[in-house]
Amino acid sequence: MTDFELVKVVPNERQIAHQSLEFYAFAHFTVNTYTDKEWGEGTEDPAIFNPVKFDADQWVDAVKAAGMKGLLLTCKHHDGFCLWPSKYNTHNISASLYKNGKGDIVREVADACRKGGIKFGVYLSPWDRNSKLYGTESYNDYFINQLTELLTEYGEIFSVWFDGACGEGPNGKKQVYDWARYYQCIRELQPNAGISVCGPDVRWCGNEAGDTRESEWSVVPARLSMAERVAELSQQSDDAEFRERKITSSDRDLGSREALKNETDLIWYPAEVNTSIRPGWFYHASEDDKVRSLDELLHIYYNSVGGNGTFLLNLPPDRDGLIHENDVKRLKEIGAYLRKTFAVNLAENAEFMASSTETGCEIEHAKAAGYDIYYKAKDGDTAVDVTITFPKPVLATHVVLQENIRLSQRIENFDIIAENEAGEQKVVYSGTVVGYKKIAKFDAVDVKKLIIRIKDSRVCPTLSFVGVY
Ligand code: FUL
Repeated sequence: MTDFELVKVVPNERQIAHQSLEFYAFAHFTVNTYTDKEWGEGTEDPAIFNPVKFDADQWVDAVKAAGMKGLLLTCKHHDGFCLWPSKYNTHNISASLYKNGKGDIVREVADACRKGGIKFGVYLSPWDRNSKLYGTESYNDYFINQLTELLTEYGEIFSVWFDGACGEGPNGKKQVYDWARYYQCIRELQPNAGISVCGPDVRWCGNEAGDTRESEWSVVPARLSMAERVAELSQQSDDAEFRERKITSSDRDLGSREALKNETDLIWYPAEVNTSIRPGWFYHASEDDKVRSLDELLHIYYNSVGGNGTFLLNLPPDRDGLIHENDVKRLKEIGAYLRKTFAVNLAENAEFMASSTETGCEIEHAKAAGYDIYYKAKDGDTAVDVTITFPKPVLATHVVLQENIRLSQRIENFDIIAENEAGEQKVVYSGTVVGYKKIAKFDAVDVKKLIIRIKDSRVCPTLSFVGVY
């Protein structure tokens, strides 16, 4: 692959919309919430599901407090229990005590998201330990029927999340999934929805612990999107150890020029980092004091949203049907931190200069986010200095960089140099890739000038946004 071929690989509109959400929530809720398990057997009595204080608005308020812009619900987990009154089985909410069998959790959550102005997405587990059809061709029809219910009766869906975990059904058989048919169904019914994990639009980052890559590339080999490969890497048994496992060393570099040199089929396949706010995906009272610290969650935020990925943070609703107060407290802290940190862009009234500019793509264009106008260096220039001069010295701790990903991901290596009023320079940050977004955080420095020194780029670099905080 030549460098020019690498940058021919670009995102589609669906992927751009998905990535711009940046930070969104997962909610794992099913019979497991009542059995204290992580993986249900499929034999649970639906009557145990009874969230007496369930309040979808409380969930949405908690999600929004953290600054998250969407919510994905486990409409059916591996145990097969459906949180909506599916016409295609009896193992669903109609058989529970919730609202005397007249409830529909999917509807209440979808409506609350819409009312609260956030996106709604569905997790539908392909693996089903309850369905008698599992392991037969008829299961594919059953799955399509359930997908169709979710994609036609609950308004706009931003994401369909297909888990890679896959075991045996109640009759001991494994299922051969008709992925092509599932994808076609989604494209027809919800053309704007991204298909994640076992799907072509959004890539599972490869672990559940919140571990991230130093250089996360969105241009990777197409074979990474094969559902069978994802299934192999996914959780194979209900073990807590898996949730703590990190990215393996052989999986650390998926997209460098070196890693791609012998690849012939590449795709745009951006990473999503999914992890839980507690050790488990589902609620366990014993984990009430194990909500992850603000520092740990911010670390993941900086390395996912600020490292060319998205951040899908799981919140486990409790048996009452509420997000526990300890989790709510943490979510509010995250939101308060992010709002305060990124409140004022110090670069707004600074002067921008670039050492190479393609006419019409001036560096001033990077003062406002968006891909219609942007900065681009001259063809052939792969090393460029962008200099930001402030009217008077400012105290800076963060630089946010965004490439125009419509023109692919190009930057491979950069330094950020701070210059004080006396003209003394110091490198405050060294980074690798930028992509959709890079958040560079450094110790507070007084700066009169900031130089973003792009040292290497696959072809001439672009910037759609540069912010200083
Ligand atoms: C895994 C599942 O087995 C877990 O229960 C959870 O849903 C997680 C997001 O994906 O593969």
